[in-house]
Amino acid sequence: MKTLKLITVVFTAAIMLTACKEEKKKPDYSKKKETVASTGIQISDAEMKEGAQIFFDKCAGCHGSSRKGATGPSLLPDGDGKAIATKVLGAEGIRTFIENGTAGGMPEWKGILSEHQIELMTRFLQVDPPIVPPYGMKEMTASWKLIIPVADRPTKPQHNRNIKNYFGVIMRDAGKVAIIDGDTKEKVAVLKTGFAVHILRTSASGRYIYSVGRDGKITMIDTYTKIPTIVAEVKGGFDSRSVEVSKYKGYEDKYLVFGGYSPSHIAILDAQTLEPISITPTAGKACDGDKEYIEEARVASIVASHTDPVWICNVKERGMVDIVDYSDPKNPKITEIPTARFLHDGGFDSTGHYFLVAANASNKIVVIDVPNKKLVKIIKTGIKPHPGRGTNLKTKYGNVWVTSHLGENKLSFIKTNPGKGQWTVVKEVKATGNGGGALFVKSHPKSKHLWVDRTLNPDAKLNSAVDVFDSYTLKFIKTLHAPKGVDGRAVHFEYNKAGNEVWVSYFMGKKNAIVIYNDKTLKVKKIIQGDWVQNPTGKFNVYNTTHDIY
Ligand code: DHE
Repeated sequence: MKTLKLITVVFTAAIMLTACKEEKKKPDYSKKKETVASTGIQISDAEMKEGAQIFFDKCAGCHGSSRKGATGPSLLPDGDGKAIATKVLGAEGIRTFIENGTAGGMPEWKGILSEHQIELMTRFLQVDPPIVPPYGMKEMTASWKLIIPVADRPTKPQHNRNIKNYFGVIMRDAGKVAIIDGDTKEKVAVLKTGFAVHILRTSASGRYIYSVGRDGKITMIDTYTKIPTIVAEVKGGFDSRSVEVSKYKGYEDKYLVFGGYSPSHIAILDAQTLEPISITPTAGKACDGDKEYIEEARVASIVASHTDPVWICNVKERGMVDIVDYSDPKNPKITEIPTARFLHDGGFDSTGHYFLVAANASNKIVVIDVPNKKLVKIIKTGIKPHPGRGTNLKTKYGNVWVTSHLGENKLSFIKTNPGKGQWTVVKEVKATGNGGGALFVKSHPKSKHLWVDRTLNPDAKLNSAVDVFDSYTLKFIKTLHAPKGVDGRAVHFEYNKAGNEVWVSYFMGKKNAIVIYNDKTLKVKKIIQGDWVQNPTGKFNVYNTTHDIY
């Protein structure tokens, strides 16, 4: 019981540390190490806190916040009947996995984690994991801050900038979001948001930008003010990857949905103020008839339909696509569609009628007919598909939606228009070099190009470059290496509103940058650097994000 209490405190402390990572003090190692009876491992309170923080930052995404396993196996001292017990693996076994990664897709952490951190994790993972404290409506409402009430906000823009071509850019490790004017390429504001912001979404009118971070914090940015301003904040949970708004006619800028990794729930909030409205837990049985009740049923990608008042929320571990009707937000009607495990990221086809999502542990793409709330097809593509929101092309093989793969060097093109071959892979193409590691693909209706990154490929030559293909013939055109004065891993693409520029982030290097290419000539147009450009990741153009142009 004493251990349980200690662990709950540790988890809460880790969350708090997360929220103010920058001001984080070095843990106090002077504290006496205690022996954890069940394992004989010596670990101090300060080390437990630090281990929980490292686990939360680097490992929870795959192994689950409660260490009970998700995309990756469980990491429990006594095992769970499927994965080997960490006590049995011991310090050396755990170290081998951390340092070398696995063929199953776990990256090598040597060189990213310090020796001190690796050694600490070999002990931390052999003792009981922290317990996740409860987080419900009471806690969420208590965290809610309405900084500028609606009545005090301007009714029209207080500047002459072109908001539709604003880019929200995530500065991941700084816990900040930069707003950049896409016309002038000027930094308009750098705002402190949540820790390790994961994605941004824009309101249906394009006025507001919402961010959500690995700490579960939602931040609402108003672009009408002279300098974009944070007008509301709330913590939807301890851990999250997705947020979306209501986009259907009559519901513009009305509701916001939060997808919880931990706790696993769907929360609906007022999109004008972020006041919480309702919470629906996502725990339940899996899509495939497995008898196990899954508590940690995390909400992965979410998209908003333009044809109905619904969001499509993907419940990862259960392999359930939840169609959430927000017309009664206090009692949302949820239609569950059993598909395949584990659902991760996805986007619409070019008509907006169909939604395609990666079931990465099954190496499949799931197709959903959104207005009819029906499963259309489950398509085998390759090892660990990772499309981001995917991208839509008009090719010589028909209209296709594209996914890249994390686990192998393959781009799969799925035909989406009616006729022979619809909902099948009509073409496969390789990027340069060997191995997978691709995270995102991108094109634009006005572009003749398809862009692909290799962010998680272990080869630095590949992960620092992007490949460009002809979007009609699907033939490889060229590899663009990091320009002079820029290094790190290339990740994620976004077009400007006109569809003639591509913005690429370079992060995890010494000379991080946002590199802007002319999409026609494939020449560098502008490099954005500066001490405020700290590990840039996702970039979201207001117009394209609002209208789901990808
Ligand atoms: Fe992401 C999208 C989850 C690691 C950058 N990421 C998503 C989505 C999910 C997700 C569920 C879809 C959101 C949506 O569309 O609604 N990502 C996860 C993880 O669980 C994972 C694997 C591990 C983790 O601990 O977070 C993970 N992601 C990463 C990264 O390491 C990346 C490269 C940098 C970072 O933030 O740490 C990264 N993920 C992104 C980006 C998007 C994203 C930029 C948005 C893509 C888009 O165009 O919509």
